[in-house]
Amino acid sequence: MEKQQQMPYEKGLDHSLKLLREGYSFIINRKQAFDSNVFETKLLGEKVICLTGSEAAELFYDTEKFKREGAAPEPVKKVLFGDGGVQALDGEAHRHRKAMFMDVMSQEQLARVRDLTEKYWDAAAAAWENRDEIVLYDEINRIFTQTACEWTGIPLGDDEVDTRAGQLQELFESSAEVSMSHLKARRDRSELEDWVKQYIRDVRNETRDVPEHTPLYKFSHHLDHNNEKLDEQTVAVELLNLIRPLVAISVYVVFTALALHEYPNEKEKLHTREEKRLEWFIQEVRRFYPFFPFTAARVNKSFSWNGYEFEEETLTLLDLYGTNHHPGDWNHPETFAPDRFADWDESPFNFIPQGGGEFDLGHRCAGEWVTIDLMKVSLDYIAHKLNYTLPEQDLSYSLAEIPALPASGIRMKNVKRKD
Ligand code: HEM
Ligand code: MYR
Repeated sequence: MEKQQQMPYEKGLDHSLKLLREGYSFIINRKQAFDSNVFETKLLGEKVICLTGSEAAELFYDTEKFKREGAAPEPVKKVLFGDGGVQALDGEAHRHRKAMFMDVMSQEQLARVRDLTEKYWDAAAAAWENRDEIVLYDEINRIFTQTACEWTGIPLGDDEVDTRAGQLQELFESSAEVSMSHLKARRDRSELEDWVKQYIRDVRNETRDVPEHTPLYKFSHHLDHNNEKLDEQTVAVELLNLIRPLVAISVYVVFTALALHEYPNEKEKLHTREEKRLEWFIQEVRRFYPFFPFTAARVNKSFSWNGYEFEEETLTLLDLYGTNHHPGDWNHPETFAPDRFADWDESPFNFIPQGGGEFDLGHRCAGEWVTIDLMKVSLDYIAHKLNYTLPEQDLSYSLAEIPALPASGIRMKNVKRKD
């Protein structure tokens, strides 16, 4: 029998305000103070276990030990994920629903998404030539909103692009906030759900011709693990679980453009446009820059690990950002060095910007391949197909803000396509 010991813990009644103040550094700061990859704190009046590093990540993705029901904080569920979505399912219900997502991640589907992205990048870049200046973040949001809608099968008029892009952006920008914009984001979610539902009804009533390969068609006809069609609300939530995060890739594209600016030597190495170099660069963007801070689960059944007791139902956070920066997993984690991916061991637990473990059986991000593809297309576009200048601007971002974003959104001047 292992000797039981007290887990390192942070004294005090509640540390939620510190989480808001410290943002992405909250778990790292305590990991350093306790010199431990496991510790206990209190958030929103509840005991919470925090985990960081690949060894703890492997534990967290053991689906016997952790479950997702009741794990996501209420604001995150109400705005980001939506009620009834795959993120909060467990066991057979989760596996069945996850298969619905992985089914639309085939090679053919991925190629479609890439082609659509290139089409909308081309159209946008042509239009930028007539403008003095653009804000990259806003533009990419529009490009990805158009891509996501056409891919999933949701019609989007030209006059609707700005509205829908703005609402989708609000979901991932304001889900972790306690503020007026959070309230606005709740309204945006319900408007987006209503918008998607009309097209689900069209498919189900056969009042519009919808191609069978589209996620709109597939999700609308999907049978759940009880052999019943999903209700309209759940289909809307799950279609938005494709559209919203695809648009959120805009955050990574902005960080990609920032990295090109901040690390000109690394940009230089891309000049041959070799696939593997583009891949190492965007992988390093996903490792180095902050986006999804941590993910949450609850202890399924009490167990003991390394002498520490994990009590049933305890809320547990896995530090995604901190694991990607963990000195036990990465040499010089604070250095931006794409070449490190030349000999990365491909562990499913040490590089987890979009979660770890398995796709089919666990909660690892269904859209990781789409994300990698669209980042590569966008990196190649920015680095090799455009000329532009960056005027004087505030490119800083703060680890205290979730999600973090360069303040200016990256203003570009005189954007012209290369011949
Ligand atoms: C789950 C991050 C893009 C669809 C997740 C998780 C994270 C994440 C951290 C949860 C992992 C966990 O709890 O263990 C991101 C980031 C993205 C991104 C940073 C970049 C913008 C995408 C895209 C799609 C997508 C493009 C779909 C087109 C999903 C779905 C889940 C998920 C459906 C739920 C999986 C499950 O619960 O089994 N993502 N994601 N994501 N993501 Fe992404
Ligand atoms: C997505 O839209 O699903 C992908 C990107 C969203 C990033 C949002 C950052 C805030 C998340 C707070 C997470 C709390 C976790 C339980």
